[in-house]
Amino acid sequence: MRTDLAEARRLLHRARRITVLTGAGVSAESGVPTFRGEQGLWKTYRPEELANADAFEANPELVWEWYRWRQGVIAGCEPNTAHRALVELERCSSSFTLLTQNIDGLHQKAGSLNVEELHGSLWRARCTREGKTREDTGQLRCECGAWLRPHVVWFGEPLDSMMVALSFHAAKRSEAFLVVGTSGLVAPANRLPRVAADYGATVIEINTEPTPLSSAADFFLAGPAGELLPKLVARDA
Ligand code: BV8
Repeated sequence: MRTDLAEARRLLHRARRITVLTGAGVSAESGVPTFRGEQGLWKTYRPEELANADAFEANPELVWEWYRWRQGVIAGCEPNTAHRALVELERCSSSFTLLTQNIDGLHQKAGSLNVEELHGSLWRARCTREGKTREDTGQLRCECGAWLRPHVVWFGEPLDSMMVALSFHAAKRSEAFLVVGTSGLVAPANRLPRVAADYGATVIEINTEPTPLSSAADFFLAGPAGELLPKLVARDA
């Protein structure tokens, strides 16, 4: 696995079809807590207690309370240079797909246009009876009387099947596949980099530490995404 940023940049800029997979690490420098890091969300809260359908069934108010707390934390966060570098990369690429595991909405806030939120959105709610989604306005119940729930994918729940198909199609077609700020522990998103590599893409990983995905990467660039992504994306460097 190579660590040469200049060579990674040359191959990235030559690629006509680019796919990017991001995780919580891309929002870390915006002040959004990651899941599994030292200050990780899940050090304080056990996911079994909160981010799953059974917990919601048992105590919807408590689960909503946790998501409201996260909304409060993230409402004050601004996109960082990593998000903005991906906006620039999308602008200069003929074919660009951004797949994010994040639910914070910071890619869209930064100006990214073609974003697939694989795990849903912290800012949207869904009727548990009708399945219709809406912007989350703090309402707990749908007009039909059923509970509203966060429009996110909990463990044990399937991702949107169209989005999964689109993601694997993009990974297979990509000439360059960037993996930024994800621990690579959560399936099925963590399968995408290896699929991209199997189909001939140049896989470039940016992370502050190696991950289980690093063995599938052609390049591993160690460091904060907010520092490395702008260097990787810069054309005049
Ligand atoms: C499904 C919800 C099937 C929203 C989330 C046993 C083995 C393998 C798989 C499984 C298993 N048992 C169960 C499974 C499947 C399970 C899974 O993968 N579990 C894992 C944990 C073992 N997956 C599922 O359940 C998925 N669904 O498989 O359905 C199915 C099919 C049909 C019918 C029924 C079911 C659903 C997965 C989605 C779960 N939802 N979130 C919410 O509340 O947030 S997952 C959660 O983790 C977030 O969405 C997050 O995006 C995701 C991944 O975490 P990361 O983004 O990677 O964040 P993390 O903190 O872990 O890492 C941060 C990284 O950034 C680190 O590497 C760090 O080094 C780096 N970093 C930090 N700072 C920086 C940085 N990098 C760069 N710069 C920095 N500054």
